[in-house]
Amino acid sequence: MEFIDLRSDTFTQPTVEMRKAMAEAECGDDVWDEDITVKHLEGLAAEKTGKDAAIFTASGTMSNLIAILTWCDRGTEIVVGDQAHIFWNEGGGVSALGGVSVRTVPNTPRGGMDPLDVEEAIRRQNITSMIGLENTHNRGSGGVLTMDETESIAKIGRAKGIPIHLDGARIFNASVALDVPVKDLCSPVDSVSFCLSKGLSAPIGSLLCGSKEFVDDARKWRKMVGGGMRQVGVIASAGLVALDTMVERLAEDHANATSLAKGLSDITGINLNTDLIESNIVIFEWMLGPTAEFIERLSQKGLKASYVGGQKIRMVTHVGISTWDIDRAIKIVGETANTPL
Ligand code: TLP
Repeated sequence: MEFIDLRSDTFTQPTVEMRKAMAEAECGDDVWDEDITVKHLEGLAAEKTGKDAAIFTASGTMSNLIAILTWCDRGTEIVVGDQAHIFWNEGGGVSALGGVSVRTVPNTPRGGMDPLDVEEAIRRQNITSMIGLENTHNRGSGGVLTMDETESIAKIGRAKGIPIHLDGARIFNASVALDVPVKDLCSPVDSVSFCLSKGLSAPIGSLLCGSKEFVDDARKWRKMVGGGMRQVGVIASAGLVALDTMVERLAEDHANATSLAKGLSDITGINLNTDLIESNIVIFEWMLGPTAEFIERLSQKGLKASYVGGQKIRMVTHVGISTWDIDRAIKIVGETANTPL
């Protein structure tokens, strides 16, 4: 069966142009700083995010972990939203590998945080070592943080001398959604990580960006977590193509997510606030039965979705999903919802 796969934008395939670039990539030993394709990608990432430097890593999880290892001493604490990817989905690396504990403050439904909550969560005696933001916000239905929202938290960090790290796995989606350059969205924060292997369709890779001093330090931690890679220009080359060719088209994914959300919200048994949908992630609640069983029934009809927790189901649009797929997905959900068990 041909599936409509809305589980994640991580299921995107490298494009033909990426595969060609990978085959022809000029490579060297990147641990020796001799891979010019990686250098090129790191330079471009620094430029796009408006930071001094960048370091190529294997994944978004690795980038966030390295940021935390770089900013935080063992025995300190980071402040993040209670729906943050760092808190929910990164294997507890922050604690297991960093010796750092996580203090959470409530996230708003679209992934923001109240500056007053953040301020209150900061502890004295240099215990709080980092504040983490996420843009777009995965569990917040892809909510997009504006520059003002980011700045309202960042200024607390600046006043207290606490660095702000932005998990910008999908910062290019945020930029396209707001029509604001990535550089501007990142200007209030001290470090930012972004992913090439989600909506941008590259097979592997993330970049961690910040000051030169921060990135020099991060290089040591990347080596420690086994992230020093050798002829890695082979994959960095796909990342260059991703940044060059796959950013503007994210607008199509956002339009598809809006249509999907609208269609789903009309179906009896589905609880979905369409106002929350700002990028390519649609999260809704299935109110008339067990969620896992509903997802399984969708899958049997050719539609794949992912489980978020409780009654929540997630669908993510990406380059492999057409407007036809969206119409079909709405139809499958409607039929499934209307068919008694
Ligand atoms: N998110 C994945 C899953 O882990 C949930 C997905 O399918 O969306 N930050 C954010 C905001 C993310 O959404 C993800 C991946 C990461 C970091 C980690 O990236 P990877 O998977 O490259 O380690």
